[in-house]
Amino acid sequence: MTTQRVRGCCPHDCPDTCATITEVRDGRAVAFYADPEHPITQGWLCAKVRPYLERVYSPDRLLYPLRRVGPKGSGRWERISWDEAITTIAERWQAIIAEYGAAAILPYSYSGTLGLLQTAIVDARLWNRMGASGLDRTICCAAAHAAVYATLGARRSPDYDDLRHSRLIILWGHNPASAGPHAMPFIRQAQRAGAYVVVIDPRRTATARSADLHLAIRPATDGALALGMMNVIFAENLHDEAWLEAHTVGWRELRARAAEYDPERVATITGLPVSTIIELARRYATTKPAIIKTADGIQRHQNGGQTFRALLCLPAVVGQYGVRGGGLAYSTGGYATWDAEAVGHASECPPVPRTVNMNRLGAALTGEVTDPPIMSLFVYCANPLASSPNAGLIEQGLRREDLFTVVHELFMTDTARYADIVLPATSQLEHLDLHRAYGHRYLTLNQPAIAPLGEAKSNWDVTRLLAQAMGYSEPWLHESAEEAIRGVLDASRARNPFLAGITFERLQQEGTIRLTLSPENEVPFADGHFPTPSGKVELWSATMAAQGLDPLPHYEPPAEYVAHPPEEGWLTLISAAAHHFVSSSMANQPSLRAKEGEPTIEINPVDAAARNIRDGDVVVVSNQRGQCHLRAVVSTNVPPGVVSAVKGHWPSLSPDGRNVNWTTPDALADLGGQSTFHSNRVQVWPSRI
Ligand SMILES: Nc1nc2c(c(=O)[nH]1)N[C@H]1C(S)=C(S)[C@@H](COP(=O)(O)OP(=O)(O)OC[C@H]3O[C@@H](n4cnc5c(=O)[nH]c(N)nc54)[C@H](O)[C@@H]3O)O[C@H]1N2
Ligand SMILES: Nc1nc2c(c(=O)[nH]1)N[C@H]1C(S)=C(S)[C@@H](COP(=O)(O)OP(=O)(O)OC[C@H]3O[C@@H](n4cnc5c(=O)[nH]c(N)nc54)[C@H](O)[C@@H]3O)O[C@H]1N2
Ligand code: SF4
Ligand SMILES: [Mo]
Repeated sequence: MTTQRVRGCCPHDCPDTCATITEVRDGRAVAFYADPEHPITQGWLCAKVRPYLERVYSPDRLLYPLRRVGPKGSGRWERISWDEAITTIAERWQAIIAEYGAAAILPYSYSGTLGLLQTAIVDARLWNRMGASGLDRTICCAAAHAAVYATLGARRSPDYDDLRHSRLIILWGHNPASAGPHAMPFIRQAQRAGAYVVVIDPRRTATARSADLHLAIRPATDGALALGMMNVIFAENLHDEAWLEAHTVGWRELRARAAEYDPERVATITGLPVSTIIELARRYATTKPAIIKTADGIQRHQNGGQTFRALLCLPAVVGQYGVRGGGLAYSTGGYATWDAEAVGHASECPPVPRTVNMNRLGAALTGEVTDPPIMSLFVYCANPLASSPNAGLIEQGLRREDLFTVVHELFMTDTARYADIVLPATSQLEHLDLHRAYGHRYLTLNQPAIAPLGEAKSNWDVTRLLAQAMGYSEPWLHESAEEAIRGVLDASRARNPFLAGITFERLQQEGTIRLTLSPENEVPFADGHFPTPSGKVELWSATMAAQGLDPLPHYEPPAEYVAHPPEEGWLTLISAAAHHFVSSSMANQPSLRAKEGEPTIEINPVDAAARNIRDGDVVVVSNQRGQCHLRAVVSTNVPPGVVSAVKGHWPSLSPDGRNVNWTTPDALADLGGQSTFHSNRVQVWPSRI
């Protein structure tokens, strides 16, 4: 029997976008492994995705459309045909449109897959054509994006292998050992060659354990630390004045702002010793190349935008942008930008009637959004009941008898359980897509390796069926998957030099292709040009001033921290990435659940003793929004005042049917409408169950 090898890539929300190979025999995938030749993947996959065929061939895969027959959430279903499912949806939508207008229909999606077709195109075309409510996709990285665009003008970062050139690496609010593991070998290599690695994270993560220095900063105080470092650097004349003069706007204003953050004040805010702050500043200013590598966790605070702005200013102060091994590594997502019109055809559609912030889903479903209210929710590539904030309120919304909910999924998630119609989705092995990465600068084509399981259909195929049933005849709603991808790639290439020479044919042959980087832009911003309005690094941002925002970075504590002080027993709950899941994806896979263990909360011995909590006790974690039960792990991995419970556990696989998001805030951050998961204060007590 012949074995076919099909090239693809991991679709999950992870910066590494690993290149993969699937071996297929007789129509069945028999092996799945990393492409040994990809320079970043380097022949290995993470613990989550190595057993991927367990996910693809899981007995729990949804294989047929289902219609609810019991009360909402009861889990009673009957199998229906695709024809019936699509007709039912289209009829309900036509009726809703006739009565309320299309704005009453809300698509809800995020990062189940990151493909151009199954995500970007599907997120836009049908909904634009329909005039449905727009979704502000702000759950993950909106504050950082706003900060980056205001400061640098584009999301550009080096590849991981450039870390080998760094002499100082500050991993700031970032846990790559779990959340972007392919950076780790390069960090190790730099460390072996003498680089000094600092981790700034309230938790002692796996990444922190392997660093030369771990600073367990108080949550949400990083903006103050960054400004305190600038204070020392300016005061000791360690800044790069020539670079600041040539390449920045507003460095003197920034210096004046930083003067407010003397090390003593910053020590009081951050909980770090004065000497540590001064030493870190000196080390950062005098060790070159120095890179700050950060990610998304740090911005999930109410002050996340200004915090990120402060981080972005630091490399400018010491003249490290444009230097190989220096600068700031956040995201490479700004290179392979897709042509927005080709993706969404918005100019041919009615204007988006309104946008709903995805972090406010519960509120939106229960009265915050009116005129018209949301009468239908179409969820795909997302599991809001597990992953979105203030989930108790979302559950209340999903229970609404008058809400028509459709969920397109691979598995019966907690969210899908509340649907009126459930549609089965294909896995990455069963559909075509094109992927850019946010951690490196390669494009990868994912070729389908096997036929869809059961009656599963891809997001794009569902879009096409719905478009047809709704009577939308635009050709861009009926293209084949390949035509849709080619169309966007060709239109984008025509405008974007980073895509020069990258064609669909080449992708078919080569699988993965490095973006086209000239010697001047191989190192981000090496040409000295920043695509901001001034062409410089905007330390003082006119764009932000025009929006009524502080044009300089500043520190302000989250309102929830002020309202719920530690003296009254409140603890800060951080809910960061789990090692064995990607958000809630994979968190139903038995082998990975076994490795990750049951849902726990880490608590410092001091806080545990004060509450009479012993290691292994079940505790109630609660606040004004809700509660969940978790098993306590008493550990110095978290400092006093901070507790940690990973995100991603499925509520239905948790002790009381709830997870940590029953407590997390749905308040929005200072920039971009960003989520604020970690600006969360809770009470923790022993439970009687
Ligand atoms: N294994 C795994 N990998 C993942 C994911 C996953 O769920 N599991 N999720 C993916 C997604 S969606 C994303 S966005 C990325 C996120 O990638 P990261 O941002 O690296 O991951 P997080 O765990 O969200 O946050 C990083 C760290 O920030 C710390 N942190 C929280 N608040 C603060 C603070 O105020 N200051 C400082 N200095 N640190 C703070 C947390 O303790 C955590 O260790 O990872 C992706 N990769
Ligand atoms: N407490 C807490 N919660 C958090 C965070 C945090 O830091 N703390 N981080 C947040 C972050 S950074 C993010 S990005 C969000 C992620 O939140 P979501 O985007 O909701 O991600 P998941 O929970 O992984 O759910 C994705 C779902 O998409 C499905 N899926 C996968 N591929 C496909 C497909 O091709 N088609 C369809 N129709 N479905 C598919 C998967 O089976 C999965 O159930 O979570 C957020 N939640
Ligand atoms: S989750 Fe990340 S590290 Fe794991 S296989 Fe996917 S892209 Fe690679
Ligand atoms: Mo994310």
